Amino acid sequence: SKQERSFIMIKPDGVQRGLVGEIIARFEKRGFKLVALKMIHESPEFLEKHYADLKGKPFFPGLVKYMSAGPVVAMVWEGRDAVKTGRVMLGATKPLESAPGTIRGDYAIDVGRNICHGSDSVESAEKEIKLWFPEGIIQYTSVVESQVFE
Ligand code: DAT
Ligand code: MG
Repeated sequence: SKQERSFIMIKPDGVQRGLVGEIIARFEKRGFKLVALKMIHESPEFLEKHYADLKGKPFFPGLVKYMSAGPVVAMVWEGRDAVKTGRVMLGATKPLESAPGTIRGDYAIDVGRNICHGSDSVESAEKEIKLWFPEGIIQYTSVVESQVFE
């Protein structure tokens, strides 16, 4: 349980549906620290890099088309176990398995329109942060850290 960083992204459908504030609020209220944020409309080529591990899957072309169809909100959140806890907050990939109370479980029905992305391991988080934020993230001291972590 160490301090780590996760790449969290609000997908084009999440932006269009007005869920940006809702999703950011959940991570803020949980106690995670926002260390990078931008809105960006990326190219299919860029999304192919982001989802390189899924190349060859039957849904890959549709996924790249959907993800490059509009702007996303790309973020980095920091805190203890940010990667695992971020995944729990997002909810399961398959809508039938995403529990109410999770972002996907509360707002999504279709696996191909599931609103948000979160890194699945510390290793992929590092890769994704480098890919989406080549300019780097922000370093600052949290004044509430001692109230969030023992
Ligand atoms: P996750 O986003 O939960 O990490 P993933 O990395 O396996 O899931 O897949 C990336 C995205 O691809 C996922 O958020 C939605 C889409 N996707 C995954 N499986 C799919 C499927 N069977 N049909 C359509 N889209 C799918
Ligand atoms: Mg994934």
